[in-house]
Amino acid sequence: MSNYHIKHLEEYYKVYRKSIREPENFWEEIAEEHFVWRKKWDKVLDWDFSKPQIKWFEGAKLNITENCIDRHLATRGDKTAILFEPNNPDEPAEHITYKQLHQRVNQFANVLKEQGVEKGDRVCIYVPMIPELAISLLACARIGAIHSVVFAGFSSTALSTRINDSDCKMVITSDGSYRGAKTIDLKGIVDEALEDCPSVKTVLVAKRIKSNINMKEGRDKWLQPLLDNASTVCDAEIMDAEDPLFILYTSGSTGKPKGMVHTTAGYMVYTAYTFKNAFQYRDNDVYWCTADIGWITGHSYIVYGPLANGATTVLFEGVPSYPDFGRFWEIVDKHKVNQFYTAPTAIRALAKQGTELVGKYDLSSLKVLGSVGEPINEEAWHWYNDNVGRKKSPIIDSWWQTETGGIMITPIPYVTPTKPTYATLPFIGVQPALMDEKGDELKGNQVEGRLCIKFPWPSIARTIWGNHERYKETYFSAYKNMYFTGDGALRDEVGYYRITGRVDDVIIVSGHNLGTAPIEDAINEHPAVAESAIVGFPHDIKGSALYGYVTLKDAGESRDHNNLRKEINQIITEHIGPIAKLDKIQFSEGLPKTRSGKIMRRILRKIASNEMDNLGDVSTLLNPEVVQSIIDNRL
Ligand code: 7RM
Repeated sequence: MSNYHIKHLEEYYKVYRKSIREPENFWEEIAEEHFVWRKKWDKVLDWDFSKPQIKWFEGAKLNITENCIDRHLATRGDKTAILFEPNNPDEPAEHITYKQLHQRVNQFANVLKEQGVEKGDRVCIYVPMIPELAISLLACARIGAIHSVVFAGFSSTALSTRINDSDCKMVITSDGSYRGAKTIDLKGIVDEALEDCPSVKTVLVAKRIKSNINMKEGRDKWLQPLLDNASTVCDAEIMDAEDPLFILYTSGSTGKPKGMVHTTAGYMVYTAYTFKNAFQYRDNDVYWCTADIGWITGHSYIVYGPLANGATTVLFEGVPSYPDFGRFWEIVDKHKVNQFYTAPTAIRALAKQGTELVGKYDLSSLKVLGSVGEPINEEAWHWYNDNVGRKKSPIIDSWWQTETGGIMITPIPYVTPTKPTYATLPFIGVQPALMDEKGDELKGNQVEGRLCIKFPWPSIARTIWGNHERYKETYFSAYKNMYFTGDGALRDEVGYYRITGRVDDVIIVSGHNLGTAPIEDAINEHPAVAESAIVGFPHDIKGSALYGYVTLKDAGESRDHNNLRKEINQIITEHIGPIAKLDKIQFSEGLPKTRSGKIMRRILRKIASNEMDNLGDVSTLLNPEVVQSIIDNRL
């Protein structure tokens, strides 16, 4: 995989044009040159968005773990594949080489087989950020079992819903987990969940916190003794290109979570190729993505993408605030991290701490910074750029989704000139379209609409587990022959894309379409503001009016709130215009967030509209307690 870096903007345009004109030839060349196959494909692409049906590399045979592990053994067997940094900074980091990873994955795979897991079976993985997590994904892939990772911060109800939706036969978990100063009784949560999960026959338990836990006779087994007795040789199951690799649940705006199904070959090709280019990964670099493997970002850009490139990927167990808010920078310094990928919510939390901690460490190893998960506001972008990147490391604001499997719109570092708050240009092979409300495509530049994708890319999710109709309905019915992302975006005068947020976040005030992101951006520039979220609420005259929830950097400091409200509206007027001024501004101690750090505007919208009776399930939030305090202080 040496020679497929894109090196300058002209080359990007050239390669991009080829990928659009001859997508099949383009992806065929990438697939031929950079992966190992047991058998090559008969057909590169077969697709029909109206069904919808998408097949890449049909007829090909492979195993993704041979691409992620075995083929590196000859050239980089002793290179660190996974660099595990524990929660406790005094515990030593663990360097797992490709050779060791190979042995550990094979042993784990043999344990799965011994416990009756077969090709096509679903295995639920509810494990904290320890090496066993990455290894368990790969062990499933080794034997062709379909993994379904559930973020180990979700509740027992969220867990049992997901286990039942895909009839998992086994759950892999741990006796508990560390999160900063806290320990969490994961096994207790699993026990509770399994009261309602008849399909689960076996629970494998990794030891992490060495607490006394309950082991259910006949069902629960300690992992380590089984691994110790397992052979380090396990032939990889030969999979079809379109065999499912994993299911990953993502919550929609309504209904139960959707089990997005990703298949083997296309997912592998696209995550590997995007990883190499979007992060400009070079052979001896140390790469760190701070996401949890429980999210798609961790699947694609902690595990599969990096390992397919023979990279060193950091796996961090802890949180940014423990033992203090300098932890991220301490880790970057300690392991000389070259590429660092995180979320705007983390950047804002760290920016709130000022610059003292970030200044204490040597961050000169950093070459590329990444952002993902939400629109990054201008203030956070500059803080990241100035203090972490020292104005030298390009920020790649990468837009993508669980459904897209890999990065879709992003600058290529040192190739695409960046622009704050812009995800910039489509990645190679990606054909975005902006659509108006009537269903017509908005051609040309300086337009704003709903973001769709016109043509399949290799890692698009193929279906929703057990509900193909819902897949069709959600993603392929809004616009004919297009994949609809659910996001709004604008294209500027040079063709750069800016994601304006989920389209359900668009608020129409007196006939003006207002995206929440630009208003929040403006507010966040106020020096006292840490974060903000804007929603609409019904208004007799304007149709909708704007309600802002604002958290302050120093909540304890007594400030004249009315004065602050005036200043905030003043900034909005300067940045956007008086039309975007807020009718109500509520100061709150926090904003409700998903576990992956996305602000839940849906809940805030209901509170602003006085519809508190049907807030929906708030139990999977990161901070359910702030909801009540926001309700209590509602304006
Ligand atoms: C990777 C991930 C997907 C949703 C997506 C957007 C939002 C993600 C960006 C972004 C603006 C970005 N998958 N989103 N990245 N918005 N700029 N760079 O987050 O399935 O969990 O979420 O996240 O709304 O549709 S996800």
